[in-house]
Amino acid sequence: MLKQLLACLSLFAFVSLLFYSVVLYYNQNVYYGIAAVHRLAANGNQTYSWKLLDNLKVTEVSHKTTRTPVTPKKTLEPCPESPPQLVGPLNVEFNTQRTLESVKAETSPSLQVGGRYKPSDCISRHKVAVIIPFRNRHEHLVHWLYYLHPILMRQQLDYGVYVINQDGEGIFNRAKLMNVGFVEAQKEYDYDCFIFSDVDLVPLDDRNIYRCYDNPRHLAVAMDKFNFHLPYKTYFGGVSSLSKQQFSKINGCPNSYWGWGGEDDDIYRRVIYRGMSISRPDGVTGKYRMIRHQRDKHNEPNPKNPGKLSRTRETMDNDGLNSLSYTVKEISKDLLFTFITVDIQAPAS
Ligand SMILES: [Mn+2]
Repeated sequence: MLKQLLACLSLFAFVSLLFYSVVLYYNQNVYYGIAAVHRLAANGNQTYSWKLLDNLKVTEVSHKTTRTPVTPKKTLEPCPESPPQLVGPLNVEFNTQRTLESVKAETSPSLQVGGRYKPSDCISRHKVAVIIPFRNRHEHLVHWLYYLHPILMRQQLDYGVYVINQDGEGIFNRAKLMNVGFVEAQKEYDYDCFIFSDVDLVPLDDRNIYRCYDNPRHLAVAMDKFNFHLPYKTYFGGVSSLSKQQFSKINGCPNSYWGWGGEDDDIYRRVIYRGMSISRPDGVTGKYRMIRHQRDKHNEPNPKNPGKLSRTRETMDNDGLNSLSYTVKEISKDLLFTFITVDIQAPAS
C-alpha cells in the first residue's frame, strides 16, 4: 500500500516536472519572439515579416520596400587643428601651358560649382571666401586655380573662390573690389573668414594656411619679386586674411584709392587704428611666387594716393563698407570659381 502510494507520488512529480518544462519552453519562445520584433523595428524597416524557427532564430522572409542599409550612422567630427595632408614646400612653375579645361580635369571630382569645396570626412573649422580683385588676367587666373585648389583642399577649408571682375575700362580699384567681394560672398554662404589675394600670387608652402587668426594676417611676407623679403615692415599687400568681425571693425577697405598704390597701407593703418595688430607666418612658410607681368593698362600709379594716408584715421569712418556703392552686372558660375562682374563707378582713365 505504502509502495503504491510512493509510486503514485513519483509519477505525479515526474508528470509535473514534464509539464513545467514544456511551459517554460513555450514561454521562452514567446519572449524571443517579442525581442525579435523590437530588433527589426529598430533597424528601420517599414514592412517586414518574421517567424520563429525551431531553434529560436529569427528569419526575415520578405522585403516589401527598399531597405536602407544597416550601416551605423556616420557623424562627422571637426577636422584636426593642423591638417594632416600638408606637404610643406611646393614646386611652382608658370611657364607650363595650362587651360581652364586641364585644371578642371584635375580638380573637378571634389569641387562643387562656383569653386566651392568642403572636406567630406570632417567638419572644417573655417568657412573661407577667397576674394580675387580682377580684370583681364585670365591667364594668371588659370595658374592660380591650378595651384590653389589642391592647396586649399589639403588645408581642409570649407571655401569658395570669388573673382571680382571690374567692368569697363575705367581706372582700376583693388580695394573697392575687395569690399564688393566681402559683401557678395556673404550673400551666398555664411563665411566667417575672408582671404584677399592678388591673382598673380601663388604660395610656395602649403603650411601657409588660408584661414583667419586672432588678428588680421598678412600672408605674402616673402615674395620672389622682393627677393623673398618684406619690402618694408608695415607692408600689407598681396595676400591677407581678415575675419568677418575684423573686416567689419575697420569698416572694410577704402573705396577712394583709384589706380595703383596706397590702398594696402591704408588698410594696414585701419587695422592698427582699431587696436589690432598684424600676424604673419615666418619667412619660409610665407614664401610666394608672383607671375611676371607688365603693368596693367588703366592702373597707373596714382600720385594722389600716398598723400591720403595721413588722413586715414579720419576718413576710415566714412569711407568703406558703409559708403560702398556698386552694381552687379553679371554673376557666372564656373566649376572652378564664381565670377562676379561689377560696375564700381570708376572714373575714366
Ligand atoms: Mn602683380
